[in-house]
Amino acid sequence: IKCLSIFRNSGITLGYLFLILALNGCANRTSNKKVKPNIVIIYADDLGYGDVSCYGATELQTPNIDKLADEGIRFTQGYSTSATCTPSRYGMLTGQYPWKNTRAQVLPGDAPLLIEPGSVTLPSMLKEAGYTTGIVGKWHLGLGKGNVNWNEEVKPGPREVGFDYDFIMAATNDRVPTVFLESGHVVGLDKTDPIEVSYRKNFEGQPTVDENPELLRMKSSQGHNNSIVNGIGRIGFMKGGESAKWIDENMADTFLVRAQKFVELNNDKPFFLYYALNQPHVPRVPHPRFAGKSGLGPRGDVILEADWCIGEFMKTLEKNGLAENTIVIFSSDNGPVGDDGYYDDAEVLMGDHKPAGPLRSGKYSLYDGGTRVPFILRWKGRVKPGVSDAMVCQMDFLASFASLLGIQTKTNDSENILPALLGESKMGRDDLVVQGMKATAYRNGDWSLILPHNGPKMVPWGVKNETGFTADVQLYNLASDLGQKVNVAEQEPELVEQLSNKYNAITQN
Ligand code: NG6
Ligand code: CA
Repeated sequence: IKCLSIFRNSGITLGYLFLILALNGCANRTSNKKVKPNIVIIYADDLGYGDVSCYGATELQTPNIDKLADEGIRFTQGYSTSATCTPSRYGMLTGQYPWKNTRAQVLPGDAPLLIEPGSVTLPSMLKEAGYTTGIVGKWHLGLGKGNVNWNEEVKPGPREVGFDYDFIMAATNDRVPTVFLESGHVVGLDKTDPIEVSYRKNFEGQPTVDENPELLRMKSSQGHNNSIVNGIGRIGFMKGGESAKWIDENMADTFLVRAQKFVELNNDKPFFLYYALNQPHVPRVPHPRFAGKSGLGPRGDVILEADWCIGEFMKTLEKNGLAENTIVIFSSDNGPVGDDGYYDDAEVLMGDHKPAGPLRSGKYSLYDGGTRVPFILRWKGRVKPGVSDAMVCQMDFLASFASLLGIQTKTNDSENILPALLGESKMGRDDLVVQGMKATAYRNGDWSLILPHNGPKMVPWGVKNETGFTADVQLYNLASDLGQKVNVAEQEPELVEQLSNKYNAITQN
């Protein structure tokens, strides 16, 4: 009343005041919309630095990923935290170095939830900022508290760590249970045919790779010798749930449709979608539309399939009028691998294609091929397209997007590198500890330091990737030696010491 009387004194009528308030409200809403762009992370599984044409692939074309790069920023030094799946996803969602949590290893399909319920995560931070949050695709961060009963609601899971909506595969496409879960419930489960899962022993009478090789359409080369589902040997044993089992050929379409639906249902409010593709992880089973299309075998085919999915997903964003107000990030959880457990001729049929591009090694490795991955950010109308050499890591999304949204959040390892992510600065991270198979290595400026490790030179179970383990210190200058071919540790003892001290200060803290 006092306020109104001030206006009366100044000659402003009540009607005029309401008009001002209304306009103000509109302005606020528009500016709200502006500062709260939707955020989508499209995350491939085992896609290498050289697997897409905008990063130099010539033997296969990925026009939809290339379009993202044309319209956004393509990072030449974009990293996952780790050279395997679970740790990288853990790092991206929690903003913490995964090697600080000894449980953050490639998890079996019956592992308990790895992320602490209620902790600060990328989705929980965004949820607090008013976002509707969803995950569609590969989870691989554990579910439940141990001894999960797959026939009831499975929790804690994505909803306990910040996601409003979840449509997921529990672990990987080569691990049981080979079913999807939506909001904690196995999709399409017939209660009279309950699911049982074990990573220790088979269920009586259930076919396994060792006992029933005649049922296989894809032979296992390493492990993958437990239950057979759809003619493919899996890791782990499973019984029941026949009506709920996925069809490998349809997995990509299934995830795409759910991701599109999530966008359509939430097109009028800020949303965060983590769209975690299944490709090109093994078993590589493209939909028949893509089978044989790349000329590079199933690994190439599923990369084409992934690229197509991205194109269709982007059409949905456009149709919903969200092309401009959405940050779309495309990246991968770790580097590439040829034979990762099945005879799918990935290595033979690859021809001249180089999945890691110019980088050394791939999945599981301490060399850059393990963790340096395609990394593109597109924010049409806001971010100027280009190429950036800034060192950026997926772990930094948490602190960077918190900063974008003005949210105060306590993060340990996640760094606010928002200006670099938006292409406004050339300065990303100064340094980064990357993780291979358990062990870690150090990136600082142009340098890559790998301290001596006792361990096999090659991934021991038959994967043809180098681990990065050697008895001597390794130091590489990535500016002049991107392929990490010339070890200059002996010529640069002072630098080795300096960098070792910095590395130890981070890892031994
Ligand atoms: C390995 C599997 C491999 C893959 C990997 C996890 C064997 C012999 N190999 O143990 O096939 O599943 O785990 O990949 O079992 S990741 O991308 O999810 O980290
Ligand atoms: Ca992976």
